[in-house]
Amino acid sequence: MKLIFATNNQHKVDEIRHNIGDRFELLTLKEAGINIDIPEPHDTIEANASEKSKVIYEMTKTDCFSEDTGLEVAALNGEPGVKSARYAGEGRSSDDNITKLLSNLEGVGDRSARFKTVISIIIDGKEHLFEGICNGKIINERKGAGGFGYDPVFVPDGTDKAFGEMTLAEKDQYSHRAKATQKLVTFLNNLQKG
Ligand code: ITT
Repeated sequence: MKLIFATNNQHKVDEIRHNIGDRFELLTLKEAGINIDIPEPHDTIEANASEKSKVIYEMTKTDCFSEDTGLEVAALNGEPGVKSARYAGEGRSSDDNITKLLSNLEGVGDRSARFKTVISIIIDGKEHLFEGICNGKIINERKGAGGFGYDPVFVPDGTDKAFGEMTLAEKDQYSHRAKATQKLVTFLNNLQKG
């Protein structure tokens, strides 16, 4: 089964490919010859995930999926949330986003946070949504050189290791993206049986 993954983020591709296995032929936007920066104009993760898959489905009429992810920090009323990619401003780096996050949390006792991923898949024109949540906390300084985005400062519940210190396989045991992808794989497997 051929599926386009509507993302420009190679880290997401690596993580999802790792989980989805070889049963599905997953094409990135680049591999499908599509060169666009898909807008994320909405104020919820769900709506932005939908936007991305709908734009690509309209363009290609091929089964496709997207995902949108946000880091929600309790003491910051859920920020950066939907603005996770551009928290420090448009065009700024992930490291700038982390610097802003740590600065906003300076002296704050409650460090609890969660990652939320929503996958939107469109099969034969019909959309289905799958969510994955990973609860954890924001630490005071960066740890590890692995992962991407906020991984160096996020420690999931159930371990003392930051995502930044984990291999892909270790991150999979905890991650929001792995949980959402597992739901997607179950759905696709059932579809193939039916
Ligand atoms: P798309 O092309 O898929 O939209 P993106 O990088 O713009 O890729 P998002 O809009 O979902 O992705 O932005 C979420 C940001 O949150 C992303 O740029 C990272 O900085 C961060 N992020 C997402 N998943 C993460 C993860 O598993 N670990 C750490 N940070 C993550």
